[in-house]
Amino acid sequence: MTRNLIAAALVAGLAGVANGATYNDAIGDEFTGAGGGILDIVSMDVTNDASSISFTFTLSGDIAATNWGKYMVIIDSTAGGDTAGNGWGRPISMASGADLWLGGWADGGAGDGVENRGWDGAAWQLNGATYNGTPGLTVVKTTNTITYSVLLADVGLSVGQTILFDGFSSGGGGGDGAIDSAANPDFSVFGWGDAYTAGGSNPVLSYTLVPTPGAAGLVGVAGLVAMRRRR
Ligand SMILES: [Ca+2]
Ligand SMILES: [Ca+2]
Repeated sequence: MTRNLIAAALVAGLAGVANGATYNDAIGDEFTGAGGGILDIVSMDVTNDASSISFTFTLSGDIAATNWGKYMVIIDSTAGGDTAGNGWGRPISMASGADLWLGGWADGGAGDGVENRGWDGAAWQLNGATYNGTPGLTVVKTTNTITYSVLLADVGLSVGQTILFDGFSSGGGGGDGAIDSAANPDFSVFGWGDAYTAGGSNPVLSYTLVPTPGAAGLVGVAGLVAMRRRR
């Protein structure tokens, strides 16, 4: 009996290695049907390990077949930040102050990419880009998902930290706004160039970077099982 309980605890501990959270959005909650669903966020997944964090957009449409969608993550990771804008100068802001912006595109094959931009207290800076070969910065696309991964060190994040964030879909125009918001189950905007603010009167998402169980921790649990077995 005790052994079974310890075994269950061990399994639960191992399951915890895949740290992450899923955030579901409403379906069809955008003002336009342009793109046949590629602008419609179904859900977002956030995962982290000891060295990197990943954001996955799941879309209603086929983003491999229709490849002009832009997908952006705005993040409040620390005090201060930009309350008026974002790393791409689009009509999107964050009420609590944006510090990080992962802006990417699903333009097809080698044309997929993502930029890591950060607020330095006065302006947005380009801190990494897939087209510059930034180590650890990647974009992976399937027919209906696009995933950005970035090193924690490159965005100033650490395990145990809690971030506020939202993810958006948009079009190819530089003035296109937050056509769908992952946090907001209602229409975020009613026109391509409308402004949108994450947080404030709108919802925002939260994620805590979970520590990964270290090798020592797993050995400790295994050792406990072995000790129980010897009794
Ligand atoms: Ca949606
Ligand atoms: Ca939404």
